[in-house]
Amino acid sequence: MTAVAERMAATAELLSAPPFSDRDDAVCRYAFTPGFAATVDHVGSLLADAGLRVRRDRAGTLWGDRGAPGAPRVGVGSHLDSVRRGGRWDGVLGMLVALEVARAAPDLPVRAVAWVEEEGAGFGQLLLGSRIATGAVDADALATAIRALDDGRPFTEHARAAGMPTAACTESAAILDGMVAWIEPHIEQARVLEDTGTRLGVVDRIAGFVQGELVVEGRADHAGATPMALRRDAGLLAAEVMLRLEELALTHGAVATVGDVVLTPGAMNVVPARARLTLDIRGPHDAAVLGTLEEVLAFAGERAVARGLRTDYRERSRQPATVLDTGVVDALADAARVEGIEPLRMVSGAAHDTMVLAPYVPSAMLFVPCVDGLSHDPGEAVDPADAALAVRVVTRAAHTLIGGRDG
Ligand code: HGY
Ligand code: MN
Ligand code: MN
Repeated sequence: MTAVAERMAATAELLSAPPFSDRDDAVCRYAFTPGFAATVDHVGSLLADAGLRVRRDRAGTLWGDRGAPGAPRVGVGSHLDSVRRGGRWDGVLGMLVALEVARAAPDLPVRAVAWVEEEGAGFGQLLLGSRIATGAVDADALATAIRALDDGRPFTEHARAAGMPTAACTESAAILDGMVAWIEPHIEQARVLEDTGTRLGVVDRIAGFVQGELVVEGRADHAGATPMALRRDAGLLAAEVMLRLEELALTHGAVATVGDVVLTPGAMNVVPARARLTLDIRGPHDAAVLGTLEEVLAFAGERAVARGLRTDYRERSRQPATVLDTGVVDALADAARVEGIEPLRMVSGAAHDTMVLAPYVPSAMLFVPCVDGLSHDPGEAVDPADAALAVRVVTRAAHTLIGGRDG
């Protein structure tokens, strides 16, 4: 194993356990937990050691920068937060590639960025850091609507308590200044690369998504004494919605997930008075995603009337399917060919900050295989040689992309 591969594997291993994770049986860190803070501090110090000027913006996004003031930059990065029971390479791969690129190419004007709250595990909002940087989320939303899943307090309150400057978190826009290209290296999180025996994928399109939560209100009743015909069981409507959502996703050619269902009061001998279920619908074609959402909400409404229940849908966030930049895609593909690899052109089913940045900065992604396609799970694994290969490819592509620019 090369020194770069070893170093990347060792750092991914280090960051996968306390104090860099808030649990010891999986990777768990999100804004602004102790594990997240420790990880951002550690990666920040590594970026500084590589010669980058490191900053944390007011929202908690970490960025390291090198190059003449005002001169063009190539952005490379991903995220350091995780889902609540995650793996060691999701997001971290992109940051370690950015770090190694900065080390491998001391002359390259590079900006390494770890976007805060990519997973939304803390505040229920996917891609929050990049949406703040592009102005899609404003200071008012951060101070009111966007609240922590754990304690309901607003984002800015948590950011301030974590030591972020108190001003509005909208300073992040500076991260995009002068960025002429953005590359996000990432694990594939599926198994196409593995099944086809391809070591690299170049992502030229990212599936769109809509996420929200459906709340069903019924009535608590005694589980033994209440006849079935008299019940207003919120749990049964939740079950109907989950199965109908599966049917609609298959019909529309989308994918849909109910990842979290909470029944209240949550007792074996009480008919559920309330159900809260999360809806996550995605696909490469927006019409299919939005059609699935529309029809499942209509279904929920009809069934609620039939069952004497009430429903309320609250959207969390949505992003359209996003086509990435052919110039950046080609630079990555050409760089892979220098390594003797014909990369697979891919659509990413997973969401990434790259889809938020793409309208503002020419962007693309580089995928490396993850073993068995497993991700969002502590079993996530990557061949460190593939991680080191990604460093060489991104370094070469970044030089191509910055090549003709003055500065
Ligand atoms: O949910 C996603 O697609 C990503 O892992 N944040
Ligand atoms: Mn993820
Ligand atoms: Mn990710």
